[in-house]
Amino acid sequence: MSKIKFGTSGWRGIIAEDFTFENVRIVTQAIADYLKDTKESEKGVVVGYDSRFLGERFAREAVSILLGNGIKSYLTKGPTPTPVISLEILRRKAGGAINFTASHNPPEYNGLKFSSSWGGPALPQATREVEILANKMLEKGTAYCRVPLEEAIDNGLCEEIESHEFYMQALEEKIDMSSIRKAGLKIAADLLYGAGIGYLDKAFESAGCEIKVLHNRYDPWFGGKAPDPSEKNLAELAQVVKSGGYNLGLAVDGDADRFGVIDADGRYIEPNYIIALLLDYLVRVKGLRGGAARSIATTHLIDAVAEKHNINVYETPVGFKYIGELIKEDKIIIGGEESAGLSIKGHVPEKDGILACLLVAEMVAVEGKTIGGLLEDLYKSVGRFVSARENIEIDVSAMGNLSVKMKEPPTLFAGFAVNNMRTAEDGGIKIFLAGGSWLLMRGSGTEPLVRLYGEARSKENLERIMKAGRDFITG
Ligand code: G16
Repeated sequence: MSKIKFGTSGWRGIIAEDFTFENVRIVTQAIADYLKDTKESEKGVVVGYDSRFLGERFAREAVSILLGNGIKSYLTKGPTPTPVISLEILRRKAGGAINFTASHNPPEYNGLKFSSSWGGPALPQATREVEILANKMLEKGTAYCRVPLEEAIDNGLCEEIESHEFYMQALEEKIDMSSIRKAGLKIAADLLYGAGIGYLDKAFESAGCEIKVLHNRYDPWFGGKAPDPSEKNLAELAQVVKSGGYNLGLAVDGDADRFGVIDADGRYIEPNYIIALLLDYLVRVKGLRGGAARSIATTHLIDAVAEKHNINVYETPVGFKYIGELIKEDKIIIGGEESAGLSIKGHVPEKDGILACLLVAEMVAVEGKTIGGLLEDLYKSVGRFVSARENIEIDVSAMGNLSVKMKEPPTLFAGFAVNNMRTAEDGGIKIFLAGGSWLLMRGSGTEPLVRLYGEARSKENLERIMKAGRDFITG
């Protein structure tokens, strides 16, 4: 039996291989023990799930364990987006949440995201303790407490909760719905068979938009693809946008915490550019003040926009939990990651794909321009940045070899002088090159692969850097 391991966001495993009912019971018992130790258990726990295979069954099993430990559960009715679960923690003043989702991973995965009482993903100190407790149980034999769910419902220890209306109200406080309405935008949305169904589509309907919706029925097989709003997976949406004359194509992932954007001409816009554009919009047009946050893997275009507006940039390791903390502390206007996650000041300290899509629509409505047009304007004031990310299918343990291979910074990389080299908290290596380019190589904490990220001031230089990075990883 392999060990329980929490990665960048929760514990993920292949269903029936590692992600079994027995392991779910063990991990839930470990979380219950951790919550009892930290005195958060008295506040109750929100339990949710997305549209993955057996999600509701796993959630009900977790509720039975929590109840066996005398912990009250707030169980969501139906598949529920991760940001909605975050908002429910804050609304119920709960001790945390257990959310069954493997997010953007392929359909054979399920996962468990554990969130803290402040609404954000649990920090490494908490997940390490849960891991230790769970692995002890795995080694020594299980000792969980469990009561049948029906009994708990009868005792009032499990409350089924309806979140839709409350979340929609929270969105309406953050988004200028009337500008979206006035602009009469035509939107195409791809819900990728996930938990965003009934949320993203309904929000645009209530804003009075003409909306065409793709893949808006639950399918645990996600149409045979990972529910990841990547360029490849949004090819159908891009085609619909282009041929149907839509202003925007918008998408969310399986648990609706990531976003995907297609411009009016059918072009996929990398999340990096969206985060930088939104930062500029929130400061320049909405007059928000505060810092901005990005992960180590995210575009430095954000730094250039921040410099233009004279605001601070916080750089975090990969993982929205670190950005969530900055939102909680009210230090930033917006925080985002290249992996398509963002949230804003005053909203949940968790990434929210639905909010991101609505904000993009608001920006397009208010500015009266396409995303491509807005990006060209931004480049005129801060210069051009081009970035890329590739997934290289090598076992993550190969990262060990990478740090062995590159102990010392080379003098030249891809023909550019190396200015600096840093080892990231998760073992990744970031190399800063002359002329403002950089590259980062790191093992994913959600999938068995190595990620390569690069950024330059021209497409040609970016291609050179990416090729050198690829050769280095695979060589
Ligand atoms: C998770 C985390 C994100 C992280 C992403 C990629 O996203 O919540 O903060 O950026 O994984 O992580 P990695 O590169 O380690 O695979 P999600 O949407 O899968 O929960």
